[in-house]
This record gives sequence, C-alpha cells and structure tokens, in this order.
Amino acid sequence: ASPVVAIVGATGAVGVELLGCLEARGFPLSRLKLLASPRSAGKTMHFRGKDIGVEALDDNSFEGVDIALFSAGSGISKRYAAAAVKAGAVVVDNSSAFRMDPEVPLVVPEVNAAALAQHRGIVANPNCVAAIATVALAPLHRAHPIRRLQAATYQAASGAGAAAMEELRLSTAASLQGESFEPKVLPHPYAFNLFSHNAEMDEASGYNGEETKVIAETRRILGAAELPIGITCIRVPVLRAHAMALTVEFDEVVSVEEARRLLEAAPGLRLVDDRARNHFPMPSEASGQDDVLVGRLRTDLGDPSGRSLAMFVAGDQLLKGAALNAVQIAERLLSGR
Ligand code: A2P
Ligand code: 11C
Repeated sequence: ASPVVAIVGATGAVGVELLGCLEARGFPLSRLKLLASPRSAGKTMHFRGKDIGVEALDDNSFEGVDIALFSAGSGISKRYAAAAVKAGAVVVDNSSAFRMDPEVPLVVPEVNAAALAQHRGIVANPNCVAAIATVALAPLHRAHPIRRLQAATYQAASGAGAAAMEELRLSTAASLQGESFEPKVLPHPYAFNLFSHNAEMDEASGYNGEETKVIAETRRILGAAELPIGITCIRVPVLRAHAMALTVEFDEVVSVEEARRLLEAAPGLRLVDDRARNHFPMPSEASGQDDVLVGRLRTDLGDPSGRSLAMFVAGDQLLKGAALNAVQIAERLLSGR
C-alpha cells in the first residue's frame, strides 16, 4: 500500500514547497497529514484538488505515519523526531538537528545516495548551501579530487523563512514609498541592502553558524572529511534562490572544457555558461527550477599554478536547497535505491 506521509511545519516556507513537490512529482501516498503549531490548527491547505486541514503537532501525531518530513526548525525536530520514529515512521529532517550525527546519513541523492542504506529511522536533509554546492562540486570531485574550496554566498530571504520573505517585500515597498521600516525578523534593513548572514556569530573564530554548517556538511556529503574550506555567507535581497561563487582547487590542472563536460553530464545540474551573451546562473532563473544552475566557468587567475577553477552557481533554496531534496530522499527510501 502507498505510505502515509506527514509534513511537520506544513505552513512554513519549506512546508508549502514540500506539498508542491509531492504533488508535482506524483509521490505515491495514500494520505497526507499536515502538522504545524497550534496557531495554524484548523487552517486548510490545497493538495491534489482537495483541502486538507492542518493539525497541531503533538506526541500522538505520528500514529500510522510511514514517512515524516520535518521542516519546523531544530527545536521541533529534536523534540519530536524520536516520537515519529517510535511510531514507525522514517523521518526526513530538514533542520540541522541531526546532520552531524554519525548514525544519521546526510544525503543529497545525486551525490551520496548510497549513505541512505545506513539510516536508523532518521535521514538528514542538508543545509541549502551545502546541498546546492555539492550538486555542482561532486561531478568534479569524482573525476579529480578537490583539495581546497573557497566560497562566497549570496543567500535569499527564503532561507530565513516565510516571515523573512514577507519582510523583504514589505521593507522594499516601504523604501520605495520613502517610508521608514523597522526590521523585525532580520537584524538589518533588507531593502536595497545586503548583510553578513544572520546566523549566530562565533566571536573567537569570526565565522557564523551558517558558514560553520556549510563547511562541515559539504565535507560530510562529499566524503572529504579534511577538505579545507573558506567561506563568507551573505544575505542578499532576493526572495528564494541562493547563489554562490565557488573557487575549487584540484591536485592537477583541470581544463575548463573538461569541467564543462563533467557538469553537463551530471544529474540535477544545468549548465548556463554563455560568455558571448553574458548569460550565467541567476537567482531569477533558478527560482522554481529543480535543476541547480552552474556556469561562469574559468581558470582561476588567483592560483598561479593553474590548478583552480572558478564558477558561479544558483539554486532554488526552497527546492533543491530544502523541499525537493527531502522528497527525492523519500522517493529513494520507497524504491530502496
Ligand atoms: P506555524 O505556521 O503554525 O507557525 P518558516 O520556516 O517559514 O518560518 O516556517 C516554520 C514552520 O514551523 C511553520 O509551519 C510553523 O508553523 C512551524 N512551527 C513553528 N513552531 C512550531 C511548533 N511549536 N509546533 C509545530 N510546528 C511549528
Ligand atoms: C539560510 N541556509 O539561507 C539557511 C537556512 O542549515 O537548514 C537553513 C539553515 C539550515 O539562512
């Protein structure tokens, strides 16, 4: 029989996309259960031509559930994942709660689907930057081991949730009207501005929590535990797709032509690399797309040895960076691949 699926955090920015992905991909489910905070209890959401009521999450929510897709933050995952597993569900968790737990696989299906076989009831869905970056890095890394990575990100409002997306809209409208706007969700004015990522800063190292997560998770997904990674994460006034500049150093010279061939042939990627038209990956073109866009490929002039390539990547934070990857994991769990 088809599984019963629950979405925890169904009303959130990622939750809405989870419903959308399940519907768009024709996910074989017999029943969909929508869970959120008590504030949303009684709301309805549309799925496959029907309205489904949202229920308040509690310890008994997982009775009869086979697959639970969690996207309501780490606190909720830590508090409720065990209850879901105890009830017999497999949890696909979009939060950072279990990503570095050695007993929990951290999976991007195009990159390390084999790790799924090790799960004991919970599978972790990576941080959006790590998921999007590794889709682009893995085909290169498989052919030529990466020895160092430098990254700068341009992250959309969606990564901070539905309320942050609304804050971007409202603050932009206020700014255009010449009105003042007091940010409530994000720490700084967002309209016509950008700022260092809002995750908690570690004063000793100078790295914020987003940067630390991306470093650790990228290493884990690529199976490159010692890979040196430098990164700067920036929040930009874009609604829902993250972009990133990646500079990748290899052990040997890798030509742009070979990298292009490898990336073109890889699943989940689309090469957008038209120098003549100055057309490269953009958040506006990545938004709403399953594929991660990669391009702006060139030999990095900052490495005199010629062993480094620079590229630019854009991917929908809510899709490959979150909901789509989670649903792809659930599909693999069902098919046993
Ligand atoms: P709600 O809409 O009822 O607050 P986002 O990442 O867009 O901010 O969304 C967060 C998601 O997590 C929402 O679906 C939100 O539900 C849900 N959520 C927040 N707190 C709880 C809670 N205590 N129990 C269950 N779901 C929660
Ligand atoms: C952002 N990547 O754009 C974050 C949001 O590790 O799941 C998600 C944080 C995470 O702000």
